[in-house]
Amino acid sequence: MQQTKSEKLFAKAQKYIPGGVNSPVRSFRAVGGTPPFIARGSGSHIWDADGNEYIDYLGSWGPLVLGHAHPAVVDALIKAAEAGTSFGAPVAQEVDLARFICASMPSIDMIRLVNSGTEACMSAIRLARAHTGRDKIIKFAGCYHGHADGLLVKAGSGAMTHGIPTSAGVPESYASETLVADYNDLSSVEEAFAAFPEGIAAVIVEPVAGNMGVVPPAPGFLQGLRRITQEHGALLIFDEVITGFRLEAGGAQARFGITPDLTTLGKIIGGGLPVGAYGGRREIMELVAPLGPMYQAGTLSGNPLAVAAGLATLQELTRPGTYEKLESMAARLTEGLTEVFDRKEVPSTINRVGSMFTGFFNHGPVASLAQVEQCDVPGHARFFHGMLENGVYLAPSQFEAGFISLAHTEEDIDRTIAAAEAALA
Ligand code: KE4
Repeated sequence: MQQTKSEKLFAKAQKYIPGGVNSPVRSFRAVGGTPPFIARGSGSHIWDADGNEYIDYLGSWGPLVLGHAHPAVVDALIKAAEAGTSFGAPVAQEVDLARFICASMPSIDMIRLVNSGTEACMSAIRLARAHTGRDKIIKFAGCYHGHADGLLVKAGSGAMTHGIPTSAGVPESYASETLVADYNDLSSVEEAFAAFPEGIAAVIVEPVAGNMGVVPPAPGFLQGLRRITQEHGALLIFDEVITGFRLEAGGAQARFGITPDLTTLGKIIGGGLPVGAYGGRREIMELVAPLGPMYQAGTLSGNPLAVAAGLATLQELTRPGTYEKLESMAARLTEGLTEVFDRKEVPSTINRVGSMFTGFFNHGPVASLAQVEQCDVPGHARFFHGMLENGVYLAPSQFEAGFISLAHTEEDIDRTIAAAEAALA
């Protein structure tokens, strides 16, 4: 049978790039098959190298909340590029983006722009350690904060023994400074602080988990983290790389009424270009070089192209009705899919917060990693491919989030629901 263009490209890519991809989850190993090589996107649709069209619910894993090739973003990029792509020197646009973010999130007095969510989280943890003089951090099993060594860690044997590396190349000594607690389980956090009363610099958390699939915070969970960290003199870091400007302009911290000490951002604030950021109270941020002793740097941090795309995106999001539209379209989708799954008697539950969602192949509820791990992963993979064949591109992993953009239409949603009907036939 004639190879598709994507198959040929994938074979070629695997000669030069590990796994043929520049980020593992794109390889489709979680769902099987050959990943379509995407040729272009416009609005809520993408086209692959063979000309197949898809309704896109990945949106580049979250950044494209406006949809693909939004005119405001493209125009801003053209204008910026014509004036030069990077100077390694201060430019006015990075001040504009920083000011915009600070104005949107009251917990952030000052912010440092970097090039990825990984950099943002890595730097925020270093800053928390510098501020507290403590070495240990707490993360949650199932949450992901980028690939810095100390964050590629799973729970140790005992409840609160040292973390164990989840990746080759991470020294035990690095992993040992990371304690792994259970999401939505405050007692596991209390245990960690009891075990290391003066030793924990920070708790880093996805305020809405997206990296085990979407798992909302249980009532009181985030408030509990705020209380416990305050009691123990540790910082609370909200990793809002996904939720920042996704759930609302003020992010999850506005939605849930929590004031973290530090916030990390990414994805949407770059509008599809590489931007990450970390920020927080002035007294903490003033520790960051060149002001203070905590070092962090980056050649392309705050470059004119990336901040132009980010600023254009954030400005578009200020239009009246933006978040109401995202919410209503996402509800239309998940309610429609739930009706189909229920009618087909597929054991499933859909978790949604705002315009981020995951359909779990699990009768639910799914409120913890343990429940996530009970999912029918092969069933998800079959559904994923059924949807792909019907022109719908979902996240190629059961343990990831899907996203609605402002470009999605009611017709997109209705076609998606029809595709699910066909995929489950
Ligand atoms: P990046 O370094 O990939 O820009 O950001 C890391 C990161 C940090 N925090 C959260 C909450 C994140 O979700 C991420 C990255 N998310 C993954 C998908 N869930 C990116 C996709 C990929 O790894 O290719």
